[in-house]
Amino acid sequence: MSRLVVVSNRVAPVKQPRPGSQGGLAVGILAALRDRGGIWFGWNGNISEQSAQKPSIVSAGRLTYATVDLNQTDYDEYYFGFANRSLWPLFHYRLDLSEFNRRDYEGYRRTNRLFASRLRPLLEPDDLIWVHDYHLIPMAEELRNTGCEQRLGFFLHIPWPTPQVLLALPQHRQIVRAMCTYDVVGFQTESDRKAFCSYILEEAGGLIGDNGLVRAFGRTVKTGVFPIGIDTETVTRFAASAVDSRTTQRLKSSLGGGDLLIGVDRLDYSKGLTQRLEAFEHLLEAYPEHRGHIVMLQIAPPSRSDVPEYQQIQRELEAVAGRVNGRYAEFDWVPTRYLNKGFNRRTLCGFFRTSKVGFVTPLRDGMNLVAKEYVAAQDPKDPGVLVLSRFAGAANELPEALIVNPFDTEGVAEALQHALTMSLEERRERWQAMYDQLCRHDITAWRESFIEVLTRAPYSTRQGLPN
Ligand code: GDG
Repeated sequence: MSRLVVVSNRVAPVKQPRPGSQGGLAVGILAALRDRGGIWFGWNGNISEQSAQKPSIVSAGRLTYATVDLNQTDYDEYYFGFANRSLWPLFHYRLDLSEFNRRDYEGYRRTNRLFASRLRPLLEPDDLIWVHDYHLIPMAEELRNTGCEQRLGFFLHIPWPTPQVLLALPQHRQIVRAMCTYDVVGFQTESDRKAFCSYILEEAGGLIGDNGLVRAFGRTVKTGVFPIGIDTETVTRFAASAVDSRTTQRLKSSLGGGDLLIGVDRLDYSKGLTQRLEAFEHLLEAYPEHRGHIVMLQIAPPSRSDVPEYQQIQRELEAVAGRVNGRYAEFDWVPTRYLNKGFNRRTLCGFFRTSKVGFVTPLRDGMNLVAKEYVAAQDPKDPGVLVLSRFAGAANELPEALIVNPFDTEGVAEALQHALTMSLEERRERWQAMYDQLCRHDITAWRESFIEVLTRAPYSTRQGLPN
């Protein structure tokens, strides 16, 4: 079996700080690396004098962690700049927040080149290389430039925008050409894949063949849809065991018998947190019977807090949460609990199970794992209801959720009311359909399906494309 080499911007810490604290993606990737043996390569999160010197190597059984530092300039231009102030907002349809400049793009290319040159000596001829996410789109091109002939796959965790949006990026052509250097590129949803193919047809003069094959820039690339899953069994187990924990019991008793709505998101403008609180405010206004009982718990650990747009969204949220509480709170009841900190995974699972509604309303999201975790954490005998944005990739797989438009404040408030008054029978029916889906398509199925397609590379023009 070929070794797997995973490349991502950040590598999960070699030593897990606390049991249950690691994210689902890290768990899924680690399982694949342990199974097959392999390397996890990326930035270790440190900033030092010099970028990407010799990687520091730590081995744990058949798995090797190879990590590098970044210097301040590379961090500023590659990570803070091009990745998080150009690509992230643009790919989430936030042209108003996107900033473009050539210096950051050069830094992005330079850092990808540097990573490729440090990874190259660690590779073996039969390796399967799997690159993750928007920070590293040019990795394949840079690796090929060093003579690397291994199979190369890329998975995009965030949405791929339609050509009309992508065209605002001055380097759109270079970015798409870099995508076409991979053997396989995977997207979260069919609409992301279609948006990529539209660019190939409309802007690159390329060809689209059968079975997701695309030809452009003199290269053939296999495109596919691989919706990421969660570690369903572990979330279910964590949730069942966490309900009796002291923390979950404390949460329950603090509710005084009232219903709990929960949102859990990195503090990011793509997650629709302001609109969510406004919809909750509208619920209190339109359905006064909830006043004095219902509580909305919004957990929002800070993220990318050195980026000004993230400081802005934090201020905005504090203002809305304060306004809702100021308007409706009583001496013995406060409607919103807005927490600017994180919890460990097991605790979160217990919180999910205690909540009557999972409130997941991003304005744009590649997938959204919280939606899936909320469903997997429910008690089958008395499950809660998921209220889910149509703009989350997860909405394609979970149509039994109450699907909402997060920009429609009244519509979201109505969906919340529907969720809060739904019969047990309907809740069970909806939950069962979603849970079955999450068991069939978990994180293991996700990585295995991607690796299987990558194993069959390279794909050539003879396979379903006109010559
Ligand atoms: C990107 C894409 C795509 C959150 N707070 C805490 C905590 N979390 C965990 C959640 C979930 C994960 O972080 C967040 O995943 P999401 O999918 O919701 O969102 P992004 O971080 O934006 O992820 C997204 C994903 O990549 C995977 O492809 O779905 O669309 O944007 O697992 O539970 N975990 C802990 N404490 C917290 O306070 N332990």
